[in-house]
Amino acid sequence: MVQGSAALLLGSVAFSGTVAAQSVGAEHRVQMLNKDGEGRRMQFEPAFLRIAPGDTVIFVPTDKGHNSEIIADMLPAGGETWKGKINEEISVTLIAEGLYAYKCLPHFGMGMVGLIQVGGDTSNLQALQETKIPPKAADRMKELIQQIG
Ligand SMILES: [Cu+2]
Repeated sequence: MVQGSAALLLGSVAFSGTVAAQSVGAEHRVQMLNKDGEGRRMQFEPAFLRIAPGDTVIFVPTDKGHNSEIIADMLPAGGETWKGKINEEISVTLIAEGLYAYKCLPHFGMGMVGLIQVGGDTSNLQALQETKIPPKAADRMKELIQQIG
């Protein structure tokens, strides 16, 4: 039942995407930084984004030694996953609504994490909160969760 409606939803998204090939979603840039505007070390900026389904997020290696990759089990069902290499600029287009948490692998333990809210569906919040991540990453994630709208 649930799977059937999800498949229908995915089908309609794919269909409208084909029809509206010219209407491209907005682009959002997230910098990977050794220090952010508030003086925090090893950060994504902005670390929280709310975007529309179909928008694209570009991770920019402004400072060296960082990457961006999804955190396992911290994305909506059917959501896009990604894993950038160190110093790699990558872009990801997110269609499935929900919450996507990501990390910088070398600085995960230092709390270098980010959160993207796609659309208004926050139903995977509890699953996200129940996923074990390092203490500093969990503290930072709690701050970002406060920004969910
Ligand atoms: Cu990093």
